[in-house]
Amino acid sequence: MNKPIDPALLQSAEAFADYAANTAARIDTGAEAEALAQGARVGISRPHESAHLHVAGEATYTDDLPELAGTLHCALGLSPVAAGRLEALDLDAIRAMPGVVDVIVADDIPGANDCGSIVHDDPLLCPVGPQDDGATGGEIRFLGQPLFAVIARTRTEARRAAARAKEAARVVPAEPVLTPQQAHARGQYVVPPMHLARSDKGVAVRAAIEAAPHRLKGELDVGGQEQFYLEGQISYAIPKEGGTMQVYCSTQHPTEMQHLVAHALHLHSNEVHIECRRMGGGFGGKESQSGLFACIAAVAANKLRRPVKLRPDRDDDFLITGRRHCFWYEYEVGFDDEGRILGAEISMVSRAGHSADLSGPVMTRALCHFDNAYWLPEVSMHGFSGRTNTQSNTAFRGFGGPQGAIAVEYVLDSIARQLDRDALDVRRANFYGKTERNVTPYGQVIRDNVIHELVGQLESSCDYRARRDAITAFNAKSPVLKRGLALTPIKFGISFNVPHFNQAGALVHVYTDGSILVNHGGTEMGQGLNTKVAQVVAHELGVEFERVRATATDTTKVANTSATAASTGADLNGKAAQDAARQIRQRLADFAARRHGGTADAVRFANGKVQVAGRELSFATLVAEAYTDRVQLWSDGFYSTPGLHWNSQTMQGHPFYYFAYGAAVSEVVVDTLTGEWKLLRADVLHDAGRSLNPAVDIGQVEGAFIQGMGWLTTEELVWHPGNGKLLTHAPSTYKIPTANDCPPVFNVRLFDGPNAEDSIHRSKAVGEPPLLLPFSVFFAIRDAVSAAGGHRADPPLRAPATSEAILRALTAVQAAPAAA
Ligand code: MTE
Ligand code: LUZ
Ligand code: MOS
Repeated sequence: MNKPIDPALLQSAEAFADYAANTAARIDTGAEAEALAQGARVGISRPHESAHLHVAGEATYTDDLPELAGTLHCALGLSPVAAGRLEALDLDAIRAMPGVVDVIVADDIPGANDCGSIVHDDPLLCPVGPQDDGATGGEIRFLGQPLFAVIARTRTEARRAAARAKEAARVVPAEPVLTPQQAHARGQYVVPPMHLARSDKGVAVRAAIEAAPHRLKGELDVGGQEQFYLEGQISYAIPKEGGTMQVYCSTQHPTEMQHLVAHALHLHSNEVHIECRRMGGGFGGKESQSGLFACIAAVAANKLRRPVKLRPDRDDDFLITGRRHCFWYEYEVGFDDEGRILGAEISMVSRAGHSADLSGPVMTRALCHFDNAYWLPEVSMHGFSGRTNTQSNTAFRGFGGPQGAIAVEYVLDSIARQLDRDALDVRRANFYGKTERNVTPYGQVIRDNVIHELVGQLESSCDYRARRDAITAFNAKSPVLKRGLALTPIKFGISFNVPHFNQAGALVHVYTDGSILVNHGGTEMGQGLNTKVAQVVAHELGVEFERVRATATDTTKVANTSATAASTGADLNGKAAQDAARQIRQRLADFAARRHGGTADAVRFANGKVQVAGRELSFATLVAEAYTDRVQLWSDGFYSTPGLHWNSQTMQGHPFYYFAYGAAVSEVVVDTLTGEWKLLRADVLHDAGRSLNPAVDIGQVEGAFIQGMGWLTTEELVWHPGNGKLLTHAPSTYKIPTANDCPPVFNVRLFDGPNAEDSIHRSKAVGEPPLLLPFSVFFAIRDAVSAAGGHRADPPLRAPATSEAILRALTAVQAAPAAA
C-alpha cells in the first residue's frame, strides 16, 4: 500500500540529497584521479577501509567476538551516595540471587587497586571500612563509584544483582563538593595549581591592564560534555596458560591497559596481551577510562579462571565514567580603541572530579590555548583543577584546547560590542603576526601562521560583509525572530603536551604473494587512521591500496605505544609505517638491481609495477624472486617527533610540532519568545595541510563541527545539587545533535597548503582542531541575542546555550537600560 509521505520527511530527504551532492562537489576528484594514475596513494579521497563492513553490519566490535564456552558476565554495583564512608558490604543476598557465580570486592584484587593514568589515585573498587593506608580507605568519592562487581552466568542476571547495591552498601554519607567554585573555595585540587605568564611572573600584566584605555572584567561558565561513543565501554578478559591474561578491549590506549591489568593482577607486562580491532568511537573517553573495565574483567577472569565480559549499559557508563571538564572563568582585560588586547589575566577552574586522571594535561592544554590565534602582549593565566565528588573527568576531543580558546573568544566578542565594532575586525586586529607579534605566552615562536590568508578567503567566499548588512536589515524589521552571524578562527597545537608520548612504531609485512599487512601502535575509532596508514604504505611501495591490509592493534606486535590521542595518530603512526615500508623498498630495490641490473636508485615502484633496468615486473613477481634470494620482506619502523621540549614548572618551551588552523562562519536565527534557534548556514575553511585523504578529513571536520555545536548548545549535564547524582545519564535527558541538526547549507572546504614542518607527506592532524569551529555557532547565537537588546548590552550567555540559557540572556539584555 502506498502510504502518503510525511512532508517533513520529504523536506529533510531533499535537504539530505542537496547535502550529499554538496559534499561530493567539494572534493576535487579531477586532480586526484590524475595523481592516482601517476601512482600517488596519498592525497587521494577514498572511503574508510572498513566502510563496506560498517554499512553491512559486518565490522566486528569487541562485543561481536564469538564468546568462548564458559564465558561469564560482569556488572558493577555502584555507590548510591556521592561522598562518605563505606562501612561494610552485605553481599549474602546478592550472592544468593539467580545466576550469580561470585561477587568481587576490593580485597579480591591481587595487585594494585588502581587504574590511575598518570597519578595513582583512582581505585578500581571502593575499599571497605578503615584501611591501613588511611587516606583512601572506605572513602566514597562519587555517586556511581563501583563498590563491587557481580559475576553471573548472564549479563541480565549480573545487572539484576548489581542493582541491589543500595541495600548492600552500609554507608555513612557526607556532604559532597560538586562544583568547581566549591572546590576552589576550599582549595581542593587534583593536581597543583598552574601559572603561565608571558613575562616577570605576570607582574607586568597588572600594569598593562591598569594603563589600558578600556577595561573589561567578567566571568563565564562553560559546561562539560559526554563523549557518547556509540559503542559503550567494554572489555572481554580471557585467562591464558601459566596465569597470563588476554583482554579484548575497546580502548584508545592498549599499552596503558596492559600496564594497568598487569599491576592489578601482579603480572609482568609480557604476561598481559591487549587487543583492539576497532572502537565504535572513543572521542577521548577511551584514552584512560577503559582501564577500569579492563582491570575488573581481568581480576574476575583471573580469580575464576574463566572468560569474563564487562559491558556496562549506557546509564551506568554515564554514571561511572568522566567526560569533558566544565570550566568556570574569571577574567580581566585591558584593550585599546581598536580592540587590541594589551593585557589579560584569567583564572580557569575545571571540575576534575574525584581523581587526577588526565586533568593536569587537560589544564595545561587549556592554558596553552587561551591565546588561540591572538597575540597577547601581556598575559597571566592561572589553572585550577578542582577536586569534586563527581565522575573523574578526562580527555574529550580537543583536550582542554576548546575550553581555553573559547574564553578569549568570549572576551573579544564582548570587546567588539563595547566598542561597537564588527567582531571580525576586532579579532583580526589581534591576530598573531607572521614575523613579529608571533611568540606564544609559553615561549613558542609561531612559524607557520596562515590565519590571515585563511580568514581572508573565508570572509570573501561566504560573503561575510554583505550578509552582515542583510542581517542588520532583517533584524530592524523583525521583532521576534533575530538573526546572528559570527566568524571565529582557530589555531590548535599539534603534539602531546607530554613530550615523550610523541613516538610510535609499526610493522610492515610483505608476504610472498605480494600482499601487504601493516600493524601499528595506533587504534581505529572511526577516524580513518588505518585507511591513512595503509595509504602511506601503498604509496611507499608503489602498490594498489587494496593490496594493503591493516590489522588489529595488539600489544604483542608493537610495544610501548602511546594513546591514539592528541590528533597525532596519522602523524606518528604514518611516519613509523613509512619508515618500515621504506626499509623494505630499499631491500627490494637493492635486490632488483643485483638481479636485473642497473642501480638501486633507479628502480621505480608505482601502480603495482616495478621498473628496473628497462624491464617491468609486477610487484608480486619481484617479491617472490626476493624471497627465494632470502631477502627480509618485513620490517619494523619507528618515529619520534623532533624538536619538542617543555618545562612543566615554568610552563615554557616548544610543546607543539606545528599548529593547525581553521575558521568558520555561522548564521543563526533565534526565536526570542521561546529561545529556540536554528543554524541556517555554516561555512568552514579548515587547514589539514596537504591532506592524506580529503574525503576522510572533510568527514572529520563535519563531524567535529556538529559534535562541538552539541557541546555549546544542547548537551547539558545536570548533577542533583543535594545528592550529587548525575541526572542526565541517558539520551532521554542528554541531547546530542542528530543529522537533522546539520545546517541546510554546510560548505566545508580544506585550506590549500602544505605543512611547513616535515610531517607525513606534509599533512596536518585533523581529529580534534575542528571541534573549535562551532564557536561560531555560539557567538552567532550571542549576536542574535544582542540584537534583541539593540546591541546595547553584552549578553551574559553561558555554554551550553540551551533554549533556557538563551531566554535568560534575552531577559538580561532586554532589561538593560538604553544607552545614554
Ligand atoms: N573520529 C571518529 N569517527 N571517532 C572518534 O572517536 N576521536 C577524535 C578524533 N576523531 C574520534 C574521531 C579524537 S578525540 C582524536 S584525539 C582523534 O580522532 C584521534 O585519532 P587521530 O589521531 O588518528 O586523528
Ligand atoms: N596531552 C595532550 C596528553 O595534549 N593530549 C592528550 O591527549 C594527552 N593524553 C595524555 C597525556 N597528555
Ligand atoms: Mo582525543 S581527546 O586526544 O582522544
